[in-house]
Amino acid sequence: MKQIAVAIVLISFVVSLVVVAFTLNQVEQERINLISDLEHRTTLLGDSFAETVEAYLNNNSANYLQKVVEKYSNRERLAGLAVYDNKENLLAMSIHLPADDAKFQKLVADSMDADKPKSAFIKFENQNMYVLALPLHERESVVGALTVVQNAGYIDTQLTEIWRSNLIRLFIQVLILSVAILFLLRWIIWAPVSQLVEAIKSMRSGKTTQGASGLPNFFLLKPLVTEVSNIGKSLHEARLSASEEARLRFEKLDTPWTAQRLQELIKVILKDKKLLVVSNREPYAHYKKGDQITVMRPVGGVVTAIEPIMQACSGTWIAHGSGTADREVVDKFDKIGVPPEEPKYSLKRVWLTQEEEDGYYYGFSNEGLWPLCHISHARPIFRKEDWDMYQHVNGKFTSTILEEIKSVTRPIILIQDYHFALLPKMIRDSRPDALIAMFWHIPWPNSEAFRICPWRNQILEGLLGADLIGFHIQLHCNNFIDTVARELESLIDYEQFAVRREGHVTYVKPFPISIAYTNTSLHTPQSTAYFKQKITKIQREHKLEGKLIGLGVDRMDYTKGILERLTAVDIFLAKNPKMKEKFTFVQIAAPSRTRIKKYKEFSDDVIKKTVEINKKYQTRDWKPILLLHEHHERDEILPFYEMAHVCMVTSLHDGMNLVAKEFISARSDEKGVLILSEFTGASRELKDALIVNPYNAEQMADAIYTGLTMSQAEQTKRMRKMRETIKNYNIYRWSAELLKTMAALE
Ligand code: ADQ
Repeated sequence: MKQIAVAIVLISFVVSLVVVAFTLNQVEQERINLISDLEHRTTLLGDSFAETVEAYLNNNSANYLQKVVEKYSNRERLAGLAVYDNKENLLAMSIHLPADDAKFQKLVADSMDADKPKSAFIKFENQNMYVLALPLHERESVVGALTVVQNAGYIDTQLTEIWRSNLIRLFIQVLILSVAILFLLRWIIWAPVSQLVEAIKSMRSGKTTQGASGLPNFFLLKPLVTEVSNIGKSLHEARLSASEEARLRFEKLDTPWTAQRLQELIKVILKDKKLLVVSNREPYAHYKKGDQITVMRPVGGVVTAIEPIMQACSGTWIAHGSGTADREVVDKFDKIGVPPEEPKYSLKRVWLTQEEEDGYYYGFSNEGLWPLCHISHARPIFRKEDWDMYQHVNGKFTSTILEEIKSVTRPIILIQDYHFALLPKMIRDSRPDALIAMFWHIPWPNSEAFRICPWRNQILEGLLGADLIGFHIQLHCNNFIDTVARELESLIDYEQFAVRREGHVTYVKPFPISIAYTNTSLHTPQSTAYFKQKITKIQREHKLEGKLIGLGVDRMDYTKGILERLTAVDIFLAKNPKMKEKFTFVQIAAPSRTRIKKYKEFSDDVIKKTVEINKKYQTRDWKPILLLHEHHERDEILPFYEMAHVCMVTSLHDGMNLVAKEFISARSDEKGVLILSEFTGASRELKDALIVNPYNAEQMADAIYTGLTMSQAEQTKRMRKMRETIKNYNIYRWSAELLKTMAALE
């Protein structure tokens, strides 16, 4: 408050100075104008009186002279007239004039001596008078003088009035200004700034751990608040890492991996080299919304898994720029620093035409390789044009990569997924010194299934350009080695799990991918309150209060077993009518690959089945299935994980499945049950889930019942074990193992 008072006084002082300066100037101008006007009027009067007086003077008519003088002295502001002979004797005058005043007489004498009008301001009886003395003539010679006396007091009165009104105006202005300043500073600036200061203090002291909570929501401070919020988050992460690091020193080496620990390892392994990651999907896409540009994190396991590594080690991520505003935000090298709120690495975008995307991505990758590798009874479609485009786009990415690594010796490149099977060989052909690893995020089918691909040999040769090929589980490694043995002439080392071909060795190893689980709870007290609020809002919005919740979170993809899951819900309700109105199954499904006919049909089937089951069981206030068919940001999915009693991951075939791990990671309360398909990679690790065969709807329906009626103690026992598994093998450990294996190949 003291500062506000000082600000008000200072501003008032400056305003007063300005007003006084202006008033001084105004008064001076007014004085000059008034005096000039008075002089002018007096001179006119004097001249006209002088003629009349001269006529009377020549006739020696003293009586008449006195009468004339008295007659004319009655005019407005005219104080009087006086007439003198050339000996300065008074001949006639108005009654009130101080004709004997010395200054008065001197003025008369000066005028006659100089034979010119003379004037002066003379004060008498406390009144300011303007006196003009004019010489009187008879035939060219001075015979006397006429004095015209004007009252000049009104000039001071008018100037004083100007001062008075300006000062009153100044007072009112200062008053209004002070109130406005008080309001502006106290409520609009002071209050949010104080709030900001308090939030920073508590962040600094470690009381607040999340950036955004407790910060003011005032639009003028928004950029500052965002920065402070980011600093808060970084501080929080740094604190966690530091304490985690400290803890690690006292524990065995295979204790949980953190971003910090990975960073240290990366420093040792990569030295000053940068890691280059290549994937089809970009980690951040920019879109136009009206005249604003927004950032979205595309849905998908690859992005979920690789982002934490890039954040830990910086480097460059090369990916297809698919957002509508992607081109507008990149620099001249098509690069942008990400994450947008606190850039930690570079994203370099590759531009594809619609034709290229259709052939390479939708066609060969997703209508050919995807169903080929997933045994989900969807027939792969192989078109020659798609294959041509697949080769062309792999070549396009190769050119971008070669440009990026042209000045790097022994570059380290990590290629992601089935969109780039040809990339390892294409890079190796130009840069034999490159260290190339390929991670295949989806299953590798058995050699019999793979045989149907018309270009199987080119795909295998392309992949064998890598030094290391990673799959999620050993079974996929076995399938790959079998496929190579069957299709290509090569030397297989079953001991090392390596393929030697044309002098180059490729190692094939399992690296079960995971999520960024750390040993700390996801929530701080502030975020707990925030998520509780979110859960309450969701429950209210969808009428889920007090309900038992089943949850599915997937891309809308036929391999994820969504239809089978819905059938299981149907059977579950038919077998357990008591569960009607008590249980709701929430399916969050992000639209995916919508340009592909099969996906469009699948999405329609899911909607149709949902409507059918809902019609069959629904009552006035309840529907058994809530289908949320839209993209959700990560933070929006978390409350659903937290409120679910059972989470169903029922993929028909899945490389790993990160949703299963995310659900477990979200349950720091050690409650909730995971129902998990035996055909996911995750089922190899998460043995305490209720493992099901998604083709067995009865078994899945029973698993829902078992999950919903499982005792708290049993839930906790299972959840604790699964959390321990993910804690020990999180995404940082996944990348550490991958990078250590790559380093060993150098
Ligand atoms: P995906 O087939 O995409 O990944 P998954 O592992 O389940 O499958 O990862 C999906 C990711 O997308 C998760 O992080 C999940 O939270 C997110 N997600 C799912 N539905 C969403 C929705 N509706 N809104 C927003 N986000 C949603 C591929 C392989 C997997 C493998 C991963 C990683 O098919 O087997 O686990 O790569 O290697």
